[in-house]
Amino acid sequence: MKTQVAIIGAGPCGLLLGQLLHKSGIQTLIIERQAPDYVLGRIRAGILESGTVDLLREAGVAQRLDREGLIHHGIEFIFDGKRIPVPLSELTGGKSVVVYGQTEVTRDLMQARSDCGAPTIYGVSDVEIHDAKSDHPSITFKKEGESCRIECDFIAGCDGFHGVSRQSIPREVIREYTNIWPFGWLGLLSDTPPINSELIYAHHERGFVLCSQRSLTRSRYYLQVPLSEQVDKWSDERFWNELKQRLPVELSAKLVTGHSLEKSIAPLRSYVVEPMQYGKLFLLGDAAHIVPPTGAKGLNLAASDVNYLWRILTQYYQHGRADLLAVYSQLALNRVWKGERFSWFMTHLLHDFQEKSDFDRKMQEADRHYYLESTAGLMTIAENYVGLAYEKVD
Ligand code: RFL
Ligand code: PHB
Repeated sequence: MKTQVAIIGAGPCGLLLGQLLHKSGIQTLIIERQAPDYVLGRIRAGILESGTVDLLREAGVAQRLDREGLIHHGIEFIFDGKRIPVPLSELTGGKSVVVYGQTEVTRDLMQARSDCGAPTIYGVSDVEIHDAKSDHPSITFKKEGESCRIECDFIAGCDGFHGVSRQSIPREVIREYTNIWPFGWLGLLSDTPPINSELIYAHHERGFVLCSQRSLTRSRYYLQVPLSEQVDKWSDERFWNELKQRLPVELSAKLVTGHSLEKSIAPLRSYVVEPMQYGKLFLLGDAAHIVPPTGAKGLNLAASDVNYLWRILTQYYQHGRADLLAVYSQLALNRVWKGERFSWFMTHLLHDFQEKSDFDRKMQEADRHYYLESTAGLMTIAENYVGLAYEKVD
């Protein structure tokens, strides 16, 4: 098989890159380890920055998102039982975010890819990358026991944190930065109306709570839990009771509970690899970086990488701009580190850290007072939450 850009991974990152490159007249072939339904079954991100929405529009996959996505002009914090609105749009000159689940983004992208007839091979195994440093990179893999090979100009590694792309780069040419957080998030999805019109990020001495949503009839809640916690120890009833205890009475009285459609625990991790490129192999999304979900940045950073690589490859194929290929990693990393910083900041601000010293607790408290009582503080949170601007590629 031959293609211009071979993409490993059909998560949101690989599919969005594929769709944008297709719009630019560039051939792609995607290979994915799992089956489509498995990919769609993963419940993950829920908040899209306006830059991500614009990119989905450019890819021609935003019709349903524009119809069904919920535009949010604010979020709310709760500290010491006090509700603090953060009017995102007011603080950012009119910007907002859109509530539209990653599952739906992925579904729309899968549909668009099949509509335009671009190839995706699902259920592959034994994926190996060859000659990434040469002018003739290739990928070998197995499909139903048969050995296959793709020859290509470039390889886009969009295969998530546990994929093969990053692991095929020699260790001596990369540097990894990691922080493992001492807790996880227990998430529950239910067909119940959201507790509040805006998302609520609540700090509580029993642990952090996030009240999120997918639509006017579907809610997503998260509880901070110790890393040792097991999901099967959490009945729906236990989850709802714990959630109520961590919210002010006037809110918990409004909580509508119901059967969980999904319940899972995600550990929290911060991770970046530098550089995000090795010869003709580019790393994008979770393959290159992970953030704790507190800043709602995981999927949005994946889209940011796609934005840069798509523009660079379009310039390369349409105008022969080979010089731009070398700037991908730095451009992407500039924005990745800002997203890492914001996600780290929000995680620190909002969670309960049992092992913190008294001094660190006081610093956390002072941070809260400063950021939430000053317009400059709120503005900085709002600016990062709605998403920082992309740098120009030229
Ligand atoms: P994905 O979504 O992990 O997709 C990678 C795809 O690559 C496939 N793959 C391979 N394919 C071929 N060959 C191989 N050898 C392969 N190895 C792997 C996988 O099957 C998969 O289909 O990465 P991508 O596309 O970079 O997208 C990134 C986002 O998924 C991710 O940043 C966010 O979902 C992160 N994240 C969250 N972000 C938020 O903004 N808000 C959230 O609430 C939120 N919750 C989460 C999350 C990530 C989680 N993970 C990774 C465990 C909850 C969880 C549980
Ligand atoms: C979600 O709805 O899953 C969600 C929203 C905001 C976050 C994290 C997760 O910060």
